[in-house]
Amino acid sequence: MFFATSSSGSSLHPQERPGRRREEERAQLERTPAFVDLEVVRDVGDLKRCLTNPGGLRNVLVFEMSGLATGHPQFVGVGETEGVQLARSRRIAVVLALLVLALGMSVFTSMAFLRSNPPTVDFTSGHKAGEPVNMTVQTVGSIGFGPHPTWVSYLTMTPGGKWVHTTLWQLPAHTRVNVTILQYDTGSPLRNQFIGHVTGTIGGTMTVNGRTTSLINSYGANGVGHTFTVPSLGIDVPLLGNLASAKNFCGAAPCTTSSAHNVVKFSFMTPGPGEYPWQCFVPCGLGYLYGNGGPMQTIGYMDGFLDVVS
Ligand SMILES: [Cu+2]
Repeated sequence: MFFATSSSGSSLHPQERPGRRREEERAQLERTPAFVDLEVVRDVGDLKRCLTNPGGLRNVLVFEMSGLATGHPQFVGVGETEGVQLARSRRIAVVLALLVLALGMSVFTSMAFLRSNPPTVDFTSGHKAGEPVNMTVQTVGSIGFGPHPTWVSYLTMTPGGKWVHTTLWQLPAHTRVNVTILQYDTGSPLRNQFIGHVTGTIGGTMTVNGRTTSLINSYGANGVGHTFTVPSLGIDVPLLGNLASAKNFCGAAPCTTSSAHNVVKFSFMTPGPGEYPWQCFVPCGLGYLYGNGGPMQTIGYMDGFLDVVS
């Protein structure tokens, strides 16, 4: 079926051609095999019917009618044009299909993002009120696996003793957390010397390889590799770097204590329930603008959350 409408550049004016000739042309068109499927508009009724029942993808045969406004239409001429006409229902279907596709892609992207989040290590199961939680993590110069094997990263040991590539921890509220950080990376001078101070820990101190201190001079030989910082809790712990001349650096995580490392220990109290972001404040994202991209802004590497629950 063909869609019919009025006027086209190829239509003919009645004064230029005698009526008889037009009738002959019309008859000729109706006999032409190429138009065997077309629907010829003979009067305004046909025209209305075609207009209210447009077809899909097809060429359009254009009839010119005169006198439509007066209610006395006359066939004037015929011409052919090309075009794509979609029925309204089909247009709605296409729009709906595109919307469904866009929605599906959004959901898929969101789910992919959620799935990409590292797991949360649960330190609350079996925890008895009043008892401390012991947590061990490590920092590495290059994770050695996954989508970003060259990135610096933290890893977490589960209560069962397994290393997991994550920075998400679920902790009981109002509980002492005894943290051990095995620091396997080298260091450098801090851009802001203030974060060389230990703050927010119990006693305001930490131990580095068994020695108690509250300050790392990052202009010393080792510098600071990373920090463990929870801004909303005022916690900042600078992590002493390893000597760059060490021969036994860890190449890929999880590192073992046979590689060069520093042992940093401190404790802090968890607050009430809530989500508390933590991160490293040393711009250690090598290859990114000012070192603040990549692992510095990716959960599981240099930042994470304390999920504190009651
Ligand atoms: Cu870092």
